[in-house]
Amino acid sequence: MKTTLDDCRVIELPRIWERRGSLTPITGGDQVPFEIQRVYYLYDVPGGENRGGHAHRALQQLLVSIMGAFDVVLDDGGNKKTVRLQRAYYGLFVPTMIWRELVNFSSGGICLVLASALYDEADYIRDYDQFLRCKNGGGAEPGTYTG
Ligand code: T46
Repeated sequence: MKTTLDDCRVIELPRIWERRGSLTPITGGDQVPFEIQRVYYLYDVPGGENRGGHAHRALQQLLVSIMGAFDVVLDDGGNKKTVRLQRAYYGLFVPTMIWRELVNFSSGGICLVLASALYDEADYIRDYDQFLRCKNGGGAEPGTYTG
């Protein structure tokens, strides 16, 4: 299946608000449309620095701004859109084969990432021209990768 920007969506997460503060539980296969195999977070991002700049062949992820804010620039090879994440109870679902860049981090911004698989460098496409070739039928789509 060729993913498009329409497959990327913001998911509202549960928010248990109390006078003592708020709590957001996240359950794989429930709020998140995949089983969670890995969690990591991006933090101490210096002003003006960007993260990402790649696509994943098979990995699906949910990105949450658990502190501060940042923009996610999504690109399906034909169109781009920018999603600003700034609340701990909204997650951005990014499916396979979508180029993403995380930009405009606020000071102290932290991005929590829930991922559908363990870290595997072979799953990354870090070259934009290669990404476009794959999206436009000139290269292997997920599942046929022979790398
Ligand atoms: C993504 C964006 C949002 C590991 O050893 N294990 C891991 O689980 C990850 C994610 C990374 N690494 C190593 C690989 C590199 O040597 O950490 C180093 C930095 O990784 P990378 O340049 O891929 O970091 P980002 O912030 O550009 O991208 C990361 C994720 O890799 C990526 O999947 O979607 O965050």
